Parts: sequence; C-alpha cells; structure tokens
Amino acid sequence: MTLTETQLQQLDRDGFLVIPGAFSNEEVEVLRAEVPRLMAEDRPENQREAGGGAIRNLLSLHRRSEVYARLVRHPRLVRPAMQILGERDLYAQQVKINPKAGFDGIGFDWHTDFATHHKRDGVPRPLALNLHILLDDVDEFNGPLIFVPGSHKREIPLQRSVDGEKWELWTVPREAVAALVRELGMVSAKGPRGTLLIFGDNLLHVSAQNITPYSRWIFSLILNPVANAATKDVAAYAHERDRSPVRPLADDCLLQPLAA
Ligand SMILES: O=C(O)CCC(=O)C(=O)O
Repeated sequence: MTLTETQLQQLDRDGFLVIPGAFSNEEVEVLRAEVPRLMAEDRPENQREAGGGAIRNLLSLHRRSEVYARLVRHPRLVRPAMQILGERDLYAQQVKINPKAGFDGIGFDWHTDFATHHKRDGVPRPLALNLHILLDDVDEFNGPLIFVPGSHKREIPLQRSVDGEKWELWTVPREAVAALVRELGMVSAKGPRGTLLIFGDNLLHVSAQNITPYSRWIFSLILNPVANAATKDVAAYAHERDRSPVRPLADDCLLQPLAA
C-alpha cells in the first residue's frame, strides 16, 4: 500500500489518517481468531484493568503468535510507515491489542505517545508511528480514540501520571487540553473493522470508557526508526528490546497457512 500525496498532506496537517477497508474481513477474522487463546494466558504481558478486572492490554503479541509475528511485518503497515518516515530501518517498539471490554473497559487519559516514549523510555525524537487496525466496528458508543487535529504541531505541557493504576503514563493537564480542544476541535476515529489508523507520536488523543455491552478490540503496532531507539530499559512488553528492522512480507501473508 502506498499513501497518496493527498493522504501525506492530510497526515502532515491533521497528525492522523483513517483508512477504511485497509484489511479485509477474512484477514480480520484471522487476527480475531487468535485473541481468545492469547487472552486466556496468565502472564505479565496480559495487563488487567485497575482492580484486576478485564484485560486492558495484550502485549508482545508478535512473540506469542505466528499470526501477529506476520502482522508486524505486514506490507500494509510497514510500507506506509517507511514512506512517511523516509526510513527503511524501523523496529517494532510495541505490539498490542487493547480489547476495551464491553461494560468493563476503562478509558485512556489525554496524552501524546511521545511524552511517555521520551520521559519513560528515553526515545530521543517524536518519530514513532502508531498503526492501529480496528478489529471490531468502532463507533461513538464503544470507546473510539478521539484525536485533536493539528495538536501535533503545538507545544503541549505534561504531567506524570499512571495508566490503569500500574504503568507510568505522561498525560496532559486539563487546562491545556481545554485550550487545544476549543481551538482545534476533536475527531473521533470511527470505522468498520479492517480500518487502519495511522498517527504520529506528538498527536494529542484520548479514549473514553466502554459503557456498551460490545467489546472494542483494536490492534496497535508502534514502529520507530532504529536510529531513534529507546535509551532506557523498561519492561520488554512496554518497549520491545529487539531492534532488528522489520522487513515487509508478501501482501497475502495473513492468509497463508501456518506451519504445523
Ligand atoms: O485503545 C485505546 O483506546 C487508546 C490507545 C492509545 O491511546 C494509544 O494507542 O496510544
């Protein structure tokens, strides 16, 4: 997949892209079929919501599943990232699904990803890209991400906070969020399953609690240039330690049989 000039301009202006139909229903089914097994595992890469309830993040999926090992090298993720960054050597910094369980999935406070990548992980520059695939239909009800278009070009103040009562997460004070939202507005990143979202490290975003009965599974791959790698050690599932560049596989890689 190659992004058009219009898409590249849009990404530069707004800080994000929403691309419906990037992955077929058949491919989404292959990705979804792995999730129950991964969710059933009792391991630190399955982080629970505060209070120990539903699963908040399923992490390091490419080290736990051949399907997700293929997905991090999928050309419809890797090639646009290479194109945007003008860079061939990108490593998989974080690989997860946020399932945001029906009724029980808590939201994610206002933040930019770079704040945490920089302060917690020691990533030097805001170059990483977050590539999401919607594994469910995502609408206004089940906790879509909400972006503040154009916020990636602003200076945004930060405060240290904690995500899900466990992880260090750098968030944005409410007065700063209010000023940016009043000026720039908000866009909710909705779409049918198979939609691809691409957004940069400096984009201000949030997502609300899922108070519907319907879970909202979203896959997320963060790709970062090898030359911009983290300089601090955090848990490997929060920031992967393997800095080998991902090389794209064939376009039909998700539909090829798995080794027995
Ligand atoms: O899954 C969500 O709702 C939020 C995810 C998010 O904020 C992120 O990937 O940076």
